[in-house]
Parts: sequence; C-alpha cells; structure tokens
Amino acid sequence: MPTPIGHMIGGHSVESPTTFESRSSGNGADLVGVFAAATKEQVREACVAAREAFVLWSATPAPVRGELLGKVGNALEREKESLARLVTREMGKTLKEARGSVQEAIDTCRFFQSEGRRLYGQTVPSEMPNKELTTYRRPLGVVGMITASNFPIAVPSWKIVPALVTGNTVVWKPSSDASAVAYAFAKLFEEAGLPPGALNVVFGGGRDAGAYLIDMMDEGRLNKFAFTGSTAVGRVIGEVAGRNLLHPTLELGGKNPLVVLRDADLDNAVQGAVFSAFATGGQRCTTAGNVIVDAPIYEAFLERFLGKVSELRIGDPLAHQDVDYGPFINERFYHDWQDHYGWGEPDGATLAYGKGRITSESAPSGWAGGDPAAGFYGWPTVWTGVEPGMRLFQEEVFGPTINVVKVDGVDAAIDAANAVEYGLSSAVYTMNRDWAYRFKSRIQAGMTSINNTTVGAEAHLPFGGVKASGNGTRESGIWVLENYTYWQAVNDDVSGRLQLAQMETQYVTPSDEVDVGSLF
Ligand code: UN1
Repeated sequence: MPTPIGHMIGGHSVESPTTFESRSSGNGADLVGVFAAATKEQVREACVAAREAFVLWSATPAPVRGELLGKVGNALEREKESLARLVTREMGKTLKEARGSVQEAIDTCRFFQSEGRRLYGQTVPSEMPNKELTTYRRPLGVVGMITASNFPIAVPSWKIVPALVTGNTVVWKPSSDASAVAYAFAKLFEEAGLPPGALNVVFGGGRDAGAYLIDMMDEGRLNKFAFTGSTAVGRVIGEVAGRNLLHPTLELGGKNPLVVLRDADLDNAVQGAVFSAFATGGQRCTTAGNVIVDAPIYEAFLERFLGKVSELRIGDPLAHQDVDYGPFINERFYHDWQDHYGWGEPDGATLAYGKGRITSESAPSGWAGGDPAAGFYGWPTVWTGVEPGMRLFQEEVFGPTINVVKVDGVDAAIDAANAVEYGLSSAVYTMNRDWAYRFKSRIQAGMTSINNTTVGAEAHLPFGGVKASGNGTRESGIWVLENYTYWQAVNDDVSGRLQLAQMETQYVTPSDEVDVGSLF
C-alpha cells in the first residue's frame, strides 16, 4: 500500500488514525492514492492554522499576493499535461476536457494576478471641508471551502485564487473522489511560496470531514463558506451560515434547458446539444437536461440527434483518447443515475435510446473496447415525449441522459425552459434576432448562450445561477471579489475640530427666484 498522504495543515503533513483510497474512476484496479481521513479535531487545527496565517497574509501587499498567484499559474502551465492526466485518471473525464479544465485554472490565476494590482476602492467627496472619504476592500478572514469532483482543479481555483488575492486564508475540503488532484494542485501553491497555513487542505468524505468543516461555522472559526455541489447540501450550508451571519457562496444544481427554434442551423444545434448533454458524461452542473425543440423541426432534429448519439464513443479515457465520455466518477453517481430509468414510464415518457449500465453483454456500438466492468459506464440515454411536470423534466440526473421536449414556438419554448426549479445555465439556437432577444431577456438563468452550448463558462465572466441553483453569489471575474471582501468606508478628517455631517453642512443659501419668462 502506498504511504498515505496527510492533510496540509499549517505547512505540515498531518496523518490521521484512518485512511481512505482514491481509485481511478475508469479502472477500479488502479489505486491512485491513499489519504488521511480528517477527524474533527484536525479540521479545527486547520482553521486555527488559517487564522494564524491570516495575520501575515492579509498584511502582504495585494500586488505581491497577485504575483504569487501568477507563479501558481506558471506552475500549472508547466504541469498542465501531468495534471490533466491525473484528472482523467482519477475522475474519468476525457483528456481534452481535462486539459481544458486545467487551462481554466491557469486563466483564473492570470486574471487574479493582475487583479492584485487593482482591487480598487473609491475616493468619495465629503460634504464637509478638510475631510476625505475613501473605501477599501478588506479580506473577510478564514474561508471554508467544499468542492465537487467533476471539475477538481477549475472550480476550486475559482474559489481559492480570488480568496487568496484578496488576503483571506483557506481551509479546503476537496471531494474525496479527487483527492490526488487536490493534493497536486495545493502543492503548486507551496512551490510558489505561499506562507504556511494560508491554504490548508483536509481530506475526507462529505459526511465526516465536510460536515466537520460546516460545524466550524458554529464554532466561530470561519468568516466565509464557499461550496459547489448539490442543492440539498447547499441548503444545509446556507442555514448554518445564516445563523452565524455569514454570506456563503453556493453553486448548486441545474436542469439546464437548450432550446432549438425552427430557424436554427440544425447541424450546429445538434452538435451543441450532444456536447451539452454528454460532455463529462453529463456530470456537470451546466449539463443540458432538457432539449426543447420547436415543432416544425422536431422530427428532423430528433433523427439527426439520435444518429449522433448512436455514434458516441465511450470508454476508459486514459486507454482510449478518442472517447466522447468516460465512466461515472463513482459508484454512487452511477446508482443515482440508474434510478432515473424507473421515472419515465409511469409518467408516460418514451425511452428512445439507452439501456442503463454498459456491460460486456450490453454495449453500444461506440463502446471503445476493454472491460466495461472495470468502472461504471452508462449508455447514452435519450427520452422523448417528456413534458414539464414529469419527474424526468424536473430533476437533475447527473449522468449521460437527455430529454427531448416538443413545443410550438419561441414563447412556449421559453415557458418550458423556465418550468424547472433550477436556473443555472441555458442556451437557444436561432438566427432570429428577435427570438434570441426574447429568450435572453425572459429566461430565468444566471447564464445564457446564443448559438452555443449550456456548458463552457469562461474564467472572467460571472458564473452562477438563480432559483434553486444558488443564492445569487457569483464566481469568476471581477464579480467574485464581492464575495471575498467587505467594504470599509473611511472618514479622514484633517480639520482639527468636531465637524458634524448633516447637522453642520454649509449648503449654499439660494437668492431670489428667477422668472425666466419675464426676462425677455
Ligand atoms: C461545474 O460543473 O460545477 O461551464 C462547473 C462549464 C465549466 C464549469 C462547470 N466550465 O461547464
């Protein structure tokens, strides 16, 4: 057994009484690493280390903090290929996507490297003489973070990098399914010279290490919480944060609509729908859940779409580099996905393509080869006859499944697109400017694409949702700064006397009224 990797607490490696394994999603025989499983006391120690490190790190000039994050970006660039392979090996997305997700973290470092030279405040005129008003962004303190396994570098970077550039320190509990990637990523911050304790990593599952970190809000050890994951867990974090008067960042689930209107470029729309539904095996929060198709092109779209779906290549992405998607990240995700096969029939939907788990007896023609039992692989699955109100339409499935929904016209399409509890991303395919305009102004979603997919956020645009997809916080770009700083308003009075605003303000005394009509 390989030596267990310890938590990264205050610059030390800390072992735990118990450990857990992280195995390759594509090949269960491949042990990627063994990790310490954090106790509550260790999570507390990590919070204490972060609190101590805050003194030095928050006093480090922001441009210097930015330079350090630029060095992390350089290290990520140097290690891009190794990291991408580790992402693919550990959680199973394709190498092309894994490279893209490392690039997203590089882009994030680049953006916030230069933000360290801005972090602008304002100068505001005072109503009193010899007095200056200014505002400053100040760091919040210690940030607890829990992240998911599907974007194990990009999404953590959206949180860690802006938190650090603004002077906060971090305790991060990465997904246990991506512990090796998290460890490798955190090592690059050490390499770049981040002071000990500014970024602490505690390993373990959501029910133990994750729950302990949430408890730290009640112990008063955290000033901020940031979470990407399910809406159910997000609600719990929001409640605990609320009673502690913290404002958490919550990036939660989605059931994202992709609308194809009658004038759309069909080839482009079909390709976009296939990628939106099946990239990362449907295990993205931005995955399309319902493809909503305008009646006049419904049959043509469906035929082409099913044609593409039947050509999808599926398999172990390390062994077969040309696959479109790989395995489920873990067995639980597979079982949760498999359950949805029972939802369609009672509601009257039709299974148009797909047969559950891929096995050696039941594999689609695009199966790339090898033993499908080495991981959990799912058939690409397409439902038709789905309507708003059906369970298939409403619930996030988090796997390679898509519903094709028939509507008549742009307004019916928008109504259907809005008929879910979520509101993360959305897409419309049309060449009609008016329809595109109507869609982008009426869709209830944090993100909207016109003639592009529901996925593929860029690192400098705000990322986040409305309704059950979050609590209104945004990640990425300048918008995320609001979530890791508070505004300090400063009154600097050099008059040398007591000046009372409002009460002693010298407003100009008006003279007699001018009647312009009588002047000429
Ligand atoms: C997620 O699934 O939590 O826009 C994030 C996208 C990716 C990020 C997804 N860049 O699909």
